[in-house]
Amino acid sequence: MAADYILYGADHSLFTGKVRAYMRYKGLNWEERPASRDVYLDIILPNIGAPIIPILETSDGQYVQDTTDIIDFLEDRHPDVSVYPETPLQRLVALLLELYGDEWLMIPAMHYRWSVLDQQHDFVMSEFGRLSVPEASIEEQIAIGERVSKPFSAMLPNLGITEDTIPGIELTYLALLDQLDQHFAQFDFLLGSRPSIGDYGLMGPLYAHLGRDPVPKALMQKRAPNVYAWVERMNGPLPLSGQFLAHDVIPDTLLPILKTMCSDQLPDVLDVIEHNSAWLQETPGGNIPRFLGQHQFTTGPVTGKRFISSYAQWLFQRAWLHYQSLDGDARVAADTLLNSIGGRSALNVTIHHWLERRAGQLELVEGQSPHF
Ligand SMILES: N[C@@H](CCC(=O)N[C@@H](CS)C(=O)NCC(=O)O)C(=O)O
Repeated sequence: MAADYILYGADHSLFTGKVRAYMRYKGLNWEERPASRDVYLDIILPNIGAPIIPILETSDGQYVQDTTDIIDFLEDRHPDVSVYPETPLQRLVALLLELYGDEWLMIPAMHYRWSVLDQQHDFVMSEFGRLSVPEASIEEQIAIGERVSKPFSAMLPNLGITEDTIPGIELTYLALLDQLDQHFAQFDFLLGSRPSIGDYGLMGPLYAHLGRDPVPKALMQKRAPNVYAWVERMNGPLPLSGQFLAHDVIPDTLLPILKTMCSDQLPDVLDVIEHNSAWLQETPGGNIPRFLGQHQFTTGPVTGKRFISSYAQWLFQRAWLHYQSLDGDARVAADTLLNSIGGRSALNVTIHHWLERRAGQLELVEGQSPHF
């Protein structure tokens, strides 16, 4: 039977790992194809307008880009056993952890791929080379990999990965591994025996880079075997199985992780929102550039500079919108949780310019503010 969906991606791609695990869990009729140079030229650029992966193609000729949009598109078509918890707190936590995985844990992921390249050079380069030209010899693939991977390794300073920040990045990542290891000693997934959108957010960085590149993989296996076992569970799930914990329980083991997310990432996102607003005031109706200069950021005990990634607002808006839609007891419970993790003021920020994605471009645009 021909596949209903084709996912164009790569084994070593952070965001492909997020969608791949999701599609396996949903038990869909799909196949994955490597995003080779020809696929970029013949499929991705003409249909998406930008060289980015992963891309979903449907059997009726639709193309969807962005892992969150891909998952939401598939959830609409296959609503059984949703990865979005129905209950207020679990849904909030799942959306926050998706944001954390997608936009913040990219920092340790990129660090542990590129800063230790001397210890895993041939593996990483041959992955890039094999994707681009699958028929080339290993030596050729390594040489091609060195060329085509340059834009990715060149991102390190923009992500805030420098000699000064690396000690803080490593400290924070090791703490995360320890905290997740305790959590996954007790639970199969973040919120019970069913994976949520939060698991998929974490899976991106924790698989393709941190759970697969030789140096960080060895670190994870040794220091946090329960996290490594979760990565394997995410990659080999029993489709459509499991339940979220009853009574909207948030396991205590997630609280330290959420606290770090609130103290490190949310100030960055709030500043992104201000920059996006300022940009739109200057340029009403414009396409907001993906990167709006640099700003200060904090990771654990260190501060540094990193780029202002306009996209972070779009993912944050999902958690914000969900929180703002809560009332009565659910709102009180969410406020209690947010107070305990240090996220309440961030989720109460006023968003003056609501942002949307537009098909055929990666730059966000201003959209219609939601009404309550
Ligand atoms: N937010 C996007 C990010 C996708 C992304 O950054 N993909 C990487 C490979 S894992 C890429 O192709 N980057 C090129 C770019 O960002 O221009 C998603 O969720 O799909």
